[in-house]
This record gives sequence, structure tokens and C-alpha cells, in this order.
Amino acid sequence: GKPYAALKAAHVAEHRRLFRRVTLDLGGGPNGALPTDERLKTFDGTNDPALAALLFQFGRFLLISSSRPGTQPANLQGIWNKDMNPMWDSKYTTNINTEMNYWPAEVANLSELTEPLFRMIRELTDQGAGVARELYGARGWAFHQNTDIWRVAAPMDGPNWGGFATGGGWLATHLWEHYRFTGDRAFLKEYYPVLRGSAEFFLDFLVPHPTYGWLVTNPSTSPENFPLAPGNDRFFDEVTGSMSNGTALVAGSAIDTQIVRDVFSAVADASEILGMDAELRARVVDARSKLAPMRIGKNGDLQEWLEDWPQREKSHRHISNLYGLFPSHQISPRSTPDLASASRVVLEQRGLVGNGWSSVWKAASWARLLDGNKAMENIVYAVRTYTTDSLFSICSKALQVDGSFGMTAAIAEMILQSQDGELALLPALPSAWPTGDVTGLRARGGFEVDLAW
Ligand code: FUC
Repeated sequence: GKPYAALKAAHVAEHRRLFRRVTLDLGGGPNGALPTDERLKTFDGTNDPALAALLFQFGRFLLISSSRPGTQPANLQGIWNKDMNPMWDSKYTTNINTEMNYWPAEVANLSELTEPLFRMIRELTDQGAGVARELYGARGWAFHQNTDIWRVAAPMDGPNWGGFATGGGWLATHLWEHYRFTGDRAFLKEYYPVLRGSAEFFLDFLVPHPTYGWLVTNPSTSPENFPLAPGNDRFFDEVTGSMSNGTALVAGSAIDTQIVRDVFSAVADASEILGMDAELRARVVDARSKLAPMRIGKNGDLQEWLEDWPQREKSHRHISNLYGLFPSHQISPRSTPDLASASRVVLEQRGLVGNGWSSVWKAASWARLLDGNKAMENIVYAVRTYTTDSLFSICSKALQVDGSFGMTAAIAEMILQSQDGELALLPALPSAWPTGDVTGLRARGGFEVDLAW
């Protein structure tokens, strides 16, 4: 019953209410007036800083358009899927993709758009509790590598992918980060049982490693990367229907341990803030102290697996062992310089090739290592190689929205960081952005930051 003009005015007002919270101006360059496809093809960072600012805002625009409270969270292709049979069923893949979709939400001042994600996480605990009980004999709730609108929680597809038992833990860390940004105690109280359930699962699931005694996940994978380990040479690959080399299943991958450490820390802090569960807090703090440490291999790299094994692929697109650097903050150049150097070795080894989401994850990781030009190199590569003419990110030749959201998060990470109990202004500014200004970025602790340089 609403006339067109009123409908449009309401739409514009509602869009602006969210969109105009953040402005970013990185200055102009000689290529700024070219048609978009030429801007993308010729982008070198310095010739068109406005394109980086546009991509930053594009990710915000996508979240505003596709993740409103009361709707479904953003999935692989988001509401832009055009296929009856889309790539990977346009699901929620949770060994990087769904999490990346929500990386920009807090820092880019769209905090309330996380509601669909948080509701999905809570809904996952329903089947997730059954999976924990029946598959692992564990309390709490478990969730693996992908889900859909029915919130399935069991391992899906092949064990090499589906066996990621820390998918639920990774999602749960988003609840805690939301609290760190907003300080919203009512939210923390409402979602605390979800966080606690994830920790309860890991308390039952972890086992002592027979050689080292450290607590480890088992079975475990480091998402989609295959170690070249002794005896790990033959398996039946259901995708190709032929014999292939090895399995991705191990015990105690680095990312698993890092995620469990975050879940335990979040529950320890949250239970203290809420003044409850002292006994559980003691148990998670004790278990956390027994987790396997991050290890540095003979090539100086942060090990992806407990043992110092090489990887089967030359340079795999996932950088799972760097979860501890970004999005988590267990590694930093100042507090853990050795682990930070070891992370640098991993990024150098992986190089530029991957796909859209891989490039922006690497860019954000370089930003955490305070190297703006390396971050920029990955952004340039993503723009030239993995971006459609309509600015969407690409994975395996298809549109996939994660890389667009991750682009926003990576650019924000170059301008403002807040993970170490302080605000770091322009921590990873590339030489391509000698001047600029930003308003409305959010930081942990409830800050809103405007700055010009
Ligand atoms: C993970 C990635 C793939 C793709 C898929 C949707 O399995 O390894 O590259 O992004 O999710």
C-alpha cells in the first residue's frame, strides 16, 4: 500500500542510517576516472587509492544489504546467488568463509548486523548437542565444517574437510568479540550458555597426546591442507574417484588448539564478568594451561601441525595456522616476537596465489605484522586477479562474498587495531596512502575513532 516515492525515501533513509556511520577518503589517483573494469585491471595501489576506499565501502554495503536482524546470515554467495545448483550449495562453510563474512561487522560500525549470525550459532547448538553426545560421547555442543538453513552440525562430505571439529568454537569466538567491542553485558548474559557449551564440549573432547602429554583435539584437521607425513601416502579421494595421496586428518592441528584456547579464555573471562561458574572457570583455566604450545619448525615457520611436517601442496590457499595472528590475537610482534617472525615465514612461503578470500586473509595478517606494503601487495593481487567487474570477490572462478567482506576488514586492520588492550592508529599504513581520513571506525572497548593523516 506504500506509494513508490515513500517506499524509496524509506529505503534510502534506512540505508543511510547504517552506511553513513563510516567515511573513508584515501585520496585520488590518475586512474580514478577510468571505467571500473579498467580500474581493476590496472590497479597498482598508488594509481587509484579511491578504488581501495570504494572496495572498503562495498563490503559494508553488502553486509547492510544482506544481513539484517531477523533474516538469514550471509552465506557463500549471499543473496546474490543466481544458480539453482550453486558452488558448494551456497552453504555456510565455517573453516574460514562464514567467519570472514562477519569480520567487518564490528570494526566497520555495523555491529547489529551480526544478529543473524548469532541466532544461527544458537540454533546450531540444538543438533550440535546431539552430535557431541552421539559422535563423541561429550557434553556441550559440537559443530564442524559446514551447515545450512536446517543447521546440521555433524561432519559433512569427506572427512578431510568435514572433520573440522572446531567450527563451532570458531563461531563462538564471534560472540565474545562482540562483547569486547560493545561491552553489552545483557548480550553476554544471553549468549553465555552458548559459549559455555562450546567449552564443555572441548573439555570432554580433548585427549592427552601419547608422546607429549599436551591436550589435543583428535581427530583434527588443519583446514584442507594435507601434511606430507610418514605413512600418509594413499587414500581414496571421493571427489576424483581415484586413489590419492594422504589424509588431512591428524591430532592437534595448530588452528584447533588456537581456537580451543580462545574459547577457554572467553569462557574464563565471561564467567568472571557475569559472576558465575567458578568451578567451570577453574577447569577451563587448568585445561588451557595444558594445551599444546605453538611450535616453530626447522625452516623458521609457525608449524601447522604438531610435528614439523611439510605440506603436500606447494602453497595452500588456507593459512589456518595463522588464525592465532588474525583473526585471533595470540601472536603479535611485540608480545610474541618469535611467533610473529614464524608467521611471517608462513606468509612468505604461501606467496600471493590463492583466491579472493585467501588474499584478503593474508592482507589482514600482514597488517597484524605491521607491514602495510605487504598487506597492500595482497590487496592489489586480489583486485587484479580475484574481483569481478561489479566488484564482487571471486573464489574458483565464481562469485563468493567472503572476499569482499574480508577486504573491508583487511583495510580497516591497516588503519586501526585494538586487539592488544590499546588503540593502534595507522599500524600498517602502506606507502600508497600518504594522506587520508576516516570517521566512525569502531574499536574494542566501545571506542569510535575518527582520524586524519
Ligand atoms: C572452503 C575453501 C574453498 C571454498 C569453499 C567454499 O572449503 O577451501 O576454497 O572457499 O570453502
